[in-house]
Amino acid sequence: MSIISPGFGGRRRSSRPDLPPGQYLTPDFPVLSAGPTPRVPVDRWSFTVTDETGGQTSWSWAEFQALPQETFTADIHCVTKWSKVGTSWRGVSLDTLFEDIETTADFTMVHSYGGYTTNVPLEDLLDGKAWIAHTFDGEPLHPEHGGPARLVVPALYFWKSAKWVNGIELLQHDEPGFWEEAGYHMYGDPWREQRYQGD
Ligand SMILES: Nc1nc2c(c(=O)[nH]1)N[C@H]1C(S)=C(S)[C@@H](COP(=O)(O)O)O[C@H]1N2
Ligand SMILES: [Mo]
Repeated sequence: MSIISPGFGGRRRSSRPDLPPGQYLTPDFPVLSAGPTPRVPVDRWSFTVTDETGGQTSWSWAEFQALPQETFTADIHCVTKWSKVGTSWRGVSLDTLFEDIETTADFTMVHSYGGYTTNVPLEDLLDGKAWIAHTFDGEPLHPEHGGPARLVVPALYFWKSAKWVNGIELLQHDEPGFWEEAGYHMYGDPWREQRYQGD
């Protein structure tokens, strides 16, 4: 029999100001993938922004690597309730990628190799809020975690951080992506516990 009650642990966890409601801390980095890990050689990798008129801007891996690179630290929150604080990444800010993109669209659909999609409002990708990351903890991002490159949007639940990202489509109207079609929340703010539709 344990003297330490689960309630005590619960109170201690919820007293952490960096943990959204209902989340617990893990030192691990769990892998959550809805399908097999696509293997994308960087010489065939590309990233494409498609605007609401169908106009496209693409970067090869070499072009992407030649853009200004940023190191950033983020707390990540999975809807299955694990959180990992202080994770260290390197990649390209979405502000850099969208510098020369003209658009009046307010919404985006993020697309990945393998077919995964997720919707994120454009304003949640800009102003220092999102990156396409290729490095985790100083090492090339492991394929299981989305290498060669993934989106990282720390302010939203981690399902919005599409692994193996290959494009962003600008949309005039919000549309559900893969998990949102299956009942996950359209926005996914961990601080408001927007896990599922209706939260
Ligand atoms: N392409 C793609 N991206 C994805 C997923 C996925 O299945 N496919 N899973 C999402 C979910 S639900 C989570 S919690 C995180 C998990 O990232 P990790 O496996 O690096 O921990 O990736 C998100 N991005
Ligand atoms: Mo998740």
